[in-house]
Amino acid sequence: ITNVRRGRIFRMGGACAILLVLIFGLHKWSSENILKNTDESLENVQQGYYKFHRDVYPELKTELGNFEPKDKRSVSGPGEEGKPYHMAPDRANDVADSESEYGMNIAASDDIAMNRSIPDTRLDECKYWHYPVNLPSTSVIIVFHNEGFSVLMRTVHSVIERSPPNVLHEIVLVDDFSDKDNLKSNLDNYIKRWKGKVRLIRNNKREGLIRTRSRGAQEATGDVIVFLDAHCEVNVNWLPPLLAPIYRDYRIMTVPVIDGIDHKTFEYRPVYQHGINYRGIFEWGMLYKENEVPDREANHHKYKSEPYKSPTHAGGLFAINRKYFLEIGAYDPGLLVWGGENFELSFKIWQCGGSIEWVPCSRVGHVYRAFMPYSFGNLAKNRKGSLITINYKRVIETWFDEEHKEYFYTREPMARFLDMGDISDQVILKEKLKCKSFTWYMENVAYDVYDKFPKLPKNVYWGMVKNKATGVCLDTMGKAAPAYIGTSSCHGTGNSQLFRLNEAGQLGVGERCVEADTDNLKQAICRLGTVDGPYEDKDHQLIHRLHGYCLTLQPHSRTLGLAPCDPNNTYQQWTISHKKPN
Ligand code: LR7
Ligand code: MN
Repeated sequence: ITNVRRGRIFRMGGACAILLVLIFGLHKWSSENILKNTDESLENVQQGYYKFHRDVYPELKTELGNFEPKDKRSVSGPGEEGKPYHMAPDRANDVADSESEYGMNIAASDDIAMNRSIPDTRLDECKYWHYPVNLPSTSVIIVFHNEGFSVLMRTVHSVIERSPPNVLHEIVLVDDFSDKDNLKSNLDNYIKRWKGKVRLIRNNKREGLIRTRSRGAQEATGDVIVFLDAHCEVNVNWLPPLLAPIYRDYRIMTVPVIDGIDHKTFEYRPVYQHGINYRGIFEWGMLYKENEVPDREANHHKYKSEPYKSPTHAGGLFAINRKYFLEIGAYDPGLLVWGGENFELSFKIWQCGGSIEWVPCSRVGHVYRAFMPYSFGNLAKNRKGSLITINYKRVIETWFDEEHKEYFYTREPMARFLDMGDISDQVILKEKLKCKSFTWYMENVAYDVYDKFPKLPKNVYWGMVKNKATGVCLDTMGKAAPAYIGTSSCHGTGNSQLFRLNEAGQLGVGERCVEADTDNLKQAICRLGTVDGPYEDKDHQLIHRLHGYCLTLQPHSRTLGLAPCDPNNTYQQWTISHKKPN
């Protein structure tokens, strides 16, 4: 149906469409591996040597070297080479316990080597890129709250193992007030093996991942900071390609391509079909999406392995010059716990003179969980349920212009009434940095958003759709599309009962569209690039223009569907709670 990848399902954790290409073994790093531009390196790196970096960036006058690790090692064991690890049936209880505690199978992770091998998922040509030999010193920052010990430590092991030691300045672990026993002295002791290269600092109260990352940036001492989630495995030679663009221009933020690690089997899977590049966009409810790189961007590049520009990023994994990150105010400290910070940083960087590049030759695996295993704790007090939407509202009220704000409120009508707190510091920052308008950003950077998610027509009605005969309301019943829509008693809190009818006839719920037939009503993925639909509201009837039929609650079966319109039938009469605001 779509070439917009289902990047993340918000409020739940995440899921990724993943394709299978498994290859190679572990590439062991050794520090003498920077092959200089000498005859020796010519022998070692075969043809294609030297081609890429000089070819793509001829103006760069610095000395280049190839950072590819030389020796490969192959061992066998659970999860080696990124293969799925299926546990014996008698471990089913351990599996179930860790799935419910962590949202991932920590029991499986505990059996897998900390330094296991994973497949090299890069394009072959990545091996022939040469990067500046004097890359900036780097602090890798990993924030965590109640993560599984072995998953957290495997993240650290992979960074130590697969980064050039002279470039990797330190790893900073920031504990966001975890309360699990094995993340206390056990963790302090474990990291001693790295003799100070891995530092651990702890929050003395829960701050949420956003503020915790800003703290990590303050405490780090490298020139560049790289953020990783606490359940990642970095792939072969991941770091130099991320640093090279920042070396060229300190206002470029770089993002690796994020592969998938299965939360049940820890299988490592490349995220995309080989050689197809995607970039980060969004829809008007601020759900993160990915879209194949449009020609307007792709045309600037000769090779698929070149970094390319992206309007935004998923949030968790990226590299940025540390001083620059602090200069632009790090993250808005008013953003709470989880969500929206990826957009805040993206809009801020692009609108205020920087840019974002995705780097196909840098690959990092991330464990996508089945659900979010932690609560928002005290941070969500009085704001329960809508905290993420409040974050979005802060971001759009700071960075959008009036036109585009309307699309957000059309898609998320309740957001208009949420208290986002004070954003005056953010607005002052935007003026101080002399940032460009959101329209500029849309026209010059995020133009492909409009292809998939056109400007939204206004809502005619929005809210609960209440049946006159029975007093029940349409409800998605918490199911994910495609799924049948049902009815339940009206609760007035939005969410699963918040529907919208727009001026172009589209009936929507969340990011989904309502489809009707004579014997059912469904929520389905909206046809990309369209915002219209077949519905019309007339004297409390919802008419489907194609059939000429009306939406009905069947009196006997209580199921939903379309039937010939009968103005006297109260089972066909619906009231939608709010007419358009303003
Ligand atoms: O209160 C908290 N404190 C924390 O320190 C909550 C979380 N955390 C830590 C947590 O332990 C983890 O290391 O913060 C990190 C990210 O939290 P996740 O893993 O729960 O987030 P996620 O992977 O579900 O969601 C994505 O969106 C988030 C929005 O705020 C962050 O930006 C995450 O980093 C981000 N993850 C990715 O981008 C990975 C790729 C996803 C895709 C596509
Ligand atoms: Mn994560």
